Amino acid sequence: MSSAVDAALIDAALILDRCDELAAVSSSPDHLVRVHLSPEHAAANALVAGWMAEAGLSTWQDAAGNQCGRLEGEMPGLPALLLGSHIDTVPDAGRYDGMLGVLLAIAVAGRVRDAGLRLPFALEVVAFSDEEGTRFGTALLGSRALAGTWNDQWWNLSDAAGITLVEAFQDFGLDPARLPSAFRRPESLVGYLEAHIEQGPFIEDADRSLAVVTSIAGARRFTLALTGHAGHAGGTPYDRRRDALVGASELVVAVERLSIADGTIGTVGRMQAFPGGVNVIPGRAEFSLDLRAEHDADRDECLAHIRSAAAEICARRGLEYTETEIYRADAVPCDADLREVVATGIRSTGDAEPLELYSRAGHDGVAVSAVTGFAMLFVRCAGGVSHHPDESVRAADVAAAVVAFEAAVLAVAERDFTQP
Ligand code: HGY
Ligand code: MN
Ligand code: MN
Repeated sequence: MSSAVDAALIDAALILDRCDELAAVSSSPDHLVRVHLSPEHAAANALVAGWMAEAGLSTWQDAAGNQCGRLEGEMPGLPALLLGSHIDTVPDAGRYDGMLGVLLAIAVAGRVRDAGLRLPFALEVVAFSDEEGTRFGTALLGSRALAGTWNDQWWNLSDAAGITLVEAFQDFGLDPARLPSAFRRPESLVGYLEAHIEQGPFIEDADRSLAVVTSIAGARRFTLALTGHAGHAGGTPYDRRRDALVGASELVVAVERLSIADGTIGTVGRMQAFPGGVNVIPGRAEFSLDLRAEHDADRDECLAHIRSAAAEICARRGLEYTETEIYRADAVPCDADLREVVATGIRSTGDAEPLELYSRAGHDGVAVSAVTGFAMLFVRCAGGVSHHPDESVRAADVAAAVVAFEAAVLAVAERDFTQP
């Protein structure tokens, strides 16, 4: 381990302690879940704001509920290099997905302040909320507000309790009418760098600590529904059944088969049968589809194959198929210059040939890319496990990430900012 990484073990220990502290901020006593505009979101913002202030940043919560912090550069009011990630979670989450990146960003800002460095840009840290989309179904609400790509149709989205997004904003103390003020003009930004756990096994398989991301996969999410006819579980002969759940189950298996065949990534995460009686043949079955690929054309070709399979199953079983798209984020490449500064950062840890890979997971950079270039630093996570409480990282890898992330920021400062 390089001496710089060794020395950063102290920062890594603090970052891991803070991940543990944030993991206790949950709406459930027995697992981690923290959703957009919840009391837990407010509590996490307050914790993060305190840590940002300790690092010397001035702090504010923007009009979308993102927690922000800023360290001025060599003179006040300069465009900002944005560092950050998200602090919302999936249900029964791990404690590093998102949170590690926010805390790494705060640690690097604190090291820049402690070193008395005066950069040719401001350094801002943003803790986005709602990268996951757990509460309202669509994702990236915080980063899309910052990027100015907000869709007013989202205001009518509602959560499982029927609370609309606009009501949740007001309950959280935000004014929906002020949402546009969260937008960051492109000329106010130098770029966006995000550190994040890989959420896959490839860095570990390569026996590395870190990797530089080339692009983020394009993802589309749907609610699919098959409709047949409910009936008596005992009295209805098989040849007269239009069992929506059996049809949906065939389609779920087809999603996996076709995704593997097409080299894409299809997942069904949620499924429900209606009316839901144990002695009633399901007349309707609804399930989610999360479909993603490195290239959008591959993803969309697989979607066409899934739709064909649905048509065949429905014809054979006398069912009807409907689909509602609830989220779409096309694949985005990382900015070439910022990718290079991340690679420079990784090399500064002693890894001479940084591993490159595309992100199978979605990230806020997908949204932020609408206003500025972005790049990502990936950190090894044990077994590639994520979106699970067993998510874990090594302190040595977090220390390496501190050194690499700081070196990446300094490499941005080396660039010639006099160019228009
Ligand atoms: O779903 C994703 O890929 C990300 O973890 N939100
Ligand atoms: Mn996630
Ligand atoms: Mn994440």
